[in-house]
Amino acid sequence: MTRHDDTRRRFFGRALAAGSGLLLTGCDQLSQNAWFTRVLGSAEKLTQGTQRLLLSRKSMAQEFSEADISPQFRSNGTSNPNNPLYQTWVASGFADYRLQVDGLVARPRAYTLDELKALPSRTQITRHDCVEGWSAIGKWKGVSLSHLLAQVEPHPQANYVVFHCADPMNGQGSHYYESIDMDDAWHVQTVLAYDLNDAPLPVKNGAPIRVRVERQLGYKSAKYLTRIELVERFDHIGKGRGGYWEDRGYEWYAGI
Ligand SMILES: Nc1nc2c(c(=O)[nH]1)N[C@H]1C(S)=C(S)[C@@H](COP(=O)(O)O)O[C@H]1N2
Ligand SMILES: [Mo]
Repeated sequence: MTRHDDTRRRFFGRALAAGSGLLLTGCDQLSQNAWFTRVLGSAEKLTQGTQRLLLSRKSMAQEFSEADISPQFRSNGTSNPNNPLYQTWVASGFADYRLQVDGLVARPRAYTLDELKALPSRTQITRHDCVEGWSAIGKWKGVSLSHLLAQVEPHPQANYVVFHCADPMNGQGSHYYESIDMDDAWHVQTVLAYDLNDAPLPVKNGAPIRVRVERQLGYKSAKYLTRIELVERFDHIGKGRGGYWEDRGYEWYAGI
């Protein structure tokens, strides 16, 4: 037992004794009590939960000013999906485009681009960091993913959000994909972006919709979204590591 645990147990021992009127002689006796163990366990979970809430869950990625915007926002990875269906969407100005949201949700649905644009928007100027050694600051406008989640109502077992993309990555029908946990999914800066630097998102940067996951490295920000799937686990998707690049050795949690 660490000194810290010992102090906690003493505190709980005193609290329990005071509350119940029991006379407790030592912490060994106490720790054998199943009810006490449950109380201690839930108190630890509560502490962890509070820390995530304050530090990790809600912490914001840095936002910049208009003057900081990079003159060019380069393209990386796919710059024009080699996908006939995607090309018909480009030709129609994305009138036929639909973003499917499904999986472990009460109300699966598909959104047109206009429906996404009609939802409350958020604009943020952030820095994109690619592992290949370049960064760029861009101004993104879109709808926070949280608005869609509120509409589709994820089931309690939904632990991850998987982004499926339109760009084929090889000849065998696999497409780019990525995933994030529910803390990042509900985060206000996790935006489904449709504008870059006050213009419609160009094809090279993920038109018509790409996600911005601002607290993580660039490869998490999947472009050309076609489907958002809520899952309990992702071991059945791709090679099971939660993303196209994760399947090839990158970290799943790519916090900056
Ligand atoms: N669908 C899709 N999303 C993707 C990629 C890709 O190849 N396909 N590349 C990723 C990587 S490694 C980076 S750095 C960024 C690049 O975004 P950009 O083209 O807007 O610069 O997109 C990420 N999202
Ligand atoms: Mo990247």
